[in-house]
Amino acid sequence: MVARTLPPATGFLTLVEEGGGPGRLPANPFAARGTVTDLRDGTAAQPLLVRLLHSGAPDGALAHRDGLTVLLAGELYNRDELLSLLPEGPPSDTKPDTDTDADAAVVAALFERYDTHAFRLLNGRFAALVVADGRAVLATDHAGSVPLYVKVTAGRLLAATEAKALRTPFLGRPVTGARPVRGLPGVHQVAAGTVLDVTLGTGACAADHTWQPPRARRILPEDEAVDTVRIALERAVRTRLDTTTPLVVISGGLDSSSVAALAARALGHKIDTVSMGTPEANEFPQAHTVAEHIGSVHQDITITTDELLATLPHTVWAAESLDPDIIEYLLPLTALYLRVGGTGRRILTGYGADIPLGGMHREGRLAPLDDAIAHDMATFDGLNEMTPTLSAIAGHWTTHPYWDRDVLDVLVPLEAGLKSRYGQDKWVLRAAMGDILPRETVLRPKLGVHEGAGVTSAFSRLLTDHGVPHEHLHDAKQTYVNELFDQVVAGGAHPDTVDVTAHAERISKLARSKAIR
Ligand code: AMP
Ligand code: PCX
Ligand code: MG
Repeated sequence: MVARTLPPATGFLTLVEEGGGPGRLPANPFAARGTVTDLRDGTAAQPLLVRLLHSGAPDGALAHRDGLTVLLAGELYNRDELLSLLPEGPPSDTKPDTDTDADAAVVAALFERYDTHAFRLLNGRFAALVVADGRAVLATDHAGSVPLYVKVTAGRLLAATEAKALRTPFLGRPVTGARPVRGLPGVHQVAAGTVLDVTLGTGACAADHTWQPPRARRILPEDEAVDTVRIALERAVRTRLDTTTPLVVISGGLDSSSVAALAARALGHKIDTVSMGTPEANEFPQAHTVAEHIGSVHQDITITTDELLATLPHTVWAAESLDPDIIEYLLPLTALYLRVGGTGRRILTGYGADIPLGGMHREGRLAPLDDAIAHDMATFDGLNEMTPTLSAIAGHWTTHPYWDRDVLDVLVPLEAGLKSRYGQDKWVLRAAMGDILPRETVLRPKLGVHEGAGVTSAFSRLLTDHGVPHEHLHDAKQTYVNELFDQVVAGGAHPDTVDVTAHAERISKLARSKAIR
């Protein structure tokens, strides 16, 4: 373990130009908070302008090697494995005392050997850019957990970890293998688990997958499945810790409590935990049971419905997501991150466990369960639910151990009968965690983040209270989110300037006049 709390960079905006030019970076602000540093890199013939969003150690986010420049926002979780691939030992700029600062240097050394295939080797939470002679290579991690956006014309490429940073007048060309972003002409999102190789001279793009969700299912004896899950999750939690005290956001449910228990064991000292509730409902007693069991320093935070709703524009601004259900899940988490206090905390969550384990699917039949898992694993891309920007608007860094690449490669392929077994959902995880969690936590049925804390309907109720007929609710929520996106992402407005209630009134009028279907 090494001394770091946040990765060297948590975001970036870059401009690469071929043939030089007076190029300037757009002045749009990031939603993510952090220190902003502008650097000039590259060569006279191919200048590279970089705006780094960082936590005080910007150098570690950039690495150079034989004409290559690597820029990395985020961090790697399989450094030891990766270093074993470098016969000459760690890259020279990997200093032992700051070694995780050199994740970018490890990527540079691997890129030199493996070219774009280097990205098939990485297990991490990152967005990366490699600039080589005449080429710019963009890469997301397996889950696209750090969003990455690009705008390309012949001779010029802009890339950033937030779409709104790429609001510029110049038009980009279509990008193969990347999705156009609503309201931002020419801006595209690089897909999850993808490396995009751009020929700068022409702006031609070629995309290649570096990871895809497994479709086959493994048949394992119970003990082996349970051991494999425990080992994978333990490693994923351990590699996400540093020497500082982590904060685990716990609902008191199985997923997040498992992360907290494993973090406390890996560190061997007290960790911090926090739970949120509303004046109407909370799971504080369940969270206290866990906190006492693992000996964490625990805090309860109560968030009012008004505070929650006031955070809607901030959630869309940070996540840059257009999915109303995802915005509803992320809303309480965003509100919580804004309230936890402190500066630059490393936060672990149990987010995403229910996707590979089918925890949201409440029936015991195996075929629909595995269908739901396959469907959710095929449709997560672009939802941005794992984005670090959600907590970065409060200056914190989050990381989600269940969406570690190697944990997913264990969980997704387990045959559905190991996930639903003996009348329990997520059986394999319950069995894997039985020895370090209170019995009642292991046996609790699943509640969603939007349910347990009494916020199921905060967003829905905002609209129904303003007269949206129930049958139009889903469409009204979609329109509401689209319009927020148009304002705070495509339009560049600050979320504090959005009047959440006036917005609801307008949408409701539209819904009642049947303009929304
Ligand atoms: P869920 O799967 O619905 O429990 O939510 C995803 C993750 O969000 C959990 O694993 C927790 O890390 C976090 N979370 C959910 N609800 C709360 C809560 N009430 N307080 C703190 N964290 C929560
Ligand atoms: N979750 C889920 C993920 C939400 C669903 N996302 C998806 N299907 N892409 C989880 O934490 O696993 C809850 C509340 O449950 C959020
Ligand atoms: Mg969960």
